[in-house]
Amino acid sequence: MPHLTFRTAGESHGPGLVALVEGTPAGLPLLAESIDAQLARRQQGYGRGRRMQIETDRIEFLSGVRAGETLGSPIAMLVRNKDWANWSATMDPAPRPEDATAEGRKRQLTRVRPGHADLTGVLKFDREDARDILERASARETTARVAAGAVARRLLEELGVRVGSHLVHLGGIDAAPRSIWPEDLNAAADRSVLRCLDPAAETAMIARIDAAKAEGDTLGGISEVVVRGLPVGLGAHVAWDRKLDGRLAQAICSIPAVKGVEMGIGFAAARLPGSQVHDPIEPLPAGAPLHEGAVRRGLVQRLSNRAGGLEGGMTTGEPLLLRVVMKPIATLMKPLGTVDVRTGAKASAAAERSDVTAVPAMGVIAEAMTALVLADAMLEKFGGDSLGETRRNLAAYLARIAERRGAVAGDAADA
Ligand code: EPS
Repeated sequence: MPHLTFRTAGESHGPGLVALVEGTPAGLPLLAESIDAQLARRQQGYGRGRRMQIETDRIEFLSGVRAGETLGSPIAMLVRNKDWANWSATMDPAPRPEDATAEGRKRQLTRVRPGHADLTGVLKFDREDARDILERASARETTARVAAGAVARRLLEELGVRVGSHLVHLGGIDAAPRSIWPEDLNAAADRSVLRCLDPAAETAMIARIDAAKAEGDTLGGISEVVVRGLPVGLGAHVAWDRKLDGRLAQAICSIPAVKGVEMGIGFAAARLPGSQVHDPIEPLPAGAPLHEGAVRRGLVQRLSNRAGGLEGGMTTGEPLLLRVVMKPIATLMKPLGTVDVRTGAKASAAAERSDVTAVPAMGVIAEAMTALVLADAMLEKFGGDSLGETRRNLAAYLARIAERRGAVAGDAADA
């Protein structure tokens, strides 16, 4: 039974999106502005389409928050779609006169787009108009995920955990690899229109996006999520569904257009011997001051973090590193071949307004999904009906690890 759960509802051009988050402890400071700040980060990024100029996403709390603090009850949030004004006839929940005509409603989509949910959804759900599918399959839904993730992020912040990301690859161009990050990773990444920390690569990526746009094409890429401050021991090795790597993979791969996730060195581990994959462990230097960071890292030092902060389905306390792979957006302005599901005839796929790339936004969404999984794992381990209780339980766990110092850090031998 998960400890923090969320659900979203809403169609891309419907009246709005809803996020419902259950399981937060009471007493968590939470302002609409801190959630809106995350929504704004998701709306950035060179290569987005005109829709992002229409929307300025803001949440309204419908429940669960009072006087700037959570109540411990379900938190319901609403984001209204400004574009609804242009789509209310198309998306009207009530029957309309044109529904009874041969043409039906405007903006039907029957030339299904390869790579989108259009065709499989129409067949599976037995619909005539792929709009019944694409409105929910649209990445607009991720607005509500980011709102839910912002609640999880606030909880993690209060418990000393920081979630950030940056873009490392776009459309065939790599950013220079790095293993240390700015202290405030998101502040640095958000200054770039692509959320990329390598200015030379960013310039080349922008040119690549412009070229793809001119060609009516789209681009994918990779964003890296970096989580710092985690305590050792979230997740568990004891059962398949408690392993944190599996839980993260499920959450990350549920993001629209995400095709895979690497943890630490990821797929490179297949090509290297074990001696170059696993991270040697050393005791802390004898007599070293016992900082909380060292306790969170289990009172040891690792000479590398190729595991990306996960061993045995549990956090090691090293930074959690996830590289998230996004395919190019499936809506092409120079469309691929398809069939028209109404006539069965050969056709060119529909070319709806869309983005050239959304990898910078995907990084923010991956942060949100990661935060939701980690906040759930924190509450699983530390529980608590109030933030104070969660904090005390975390502190007691860290105190117990600190007590083991002699055994783990080799002090007894050195004494
Ligand atoms: C999307 C198509 C575009 C994107 C949209 C995702 O929207 P529209 O069809 O209204 O032009 O802008 O992304 C968002 C609206 C968003 O908030 O991220 C799609 O088909 O997935």
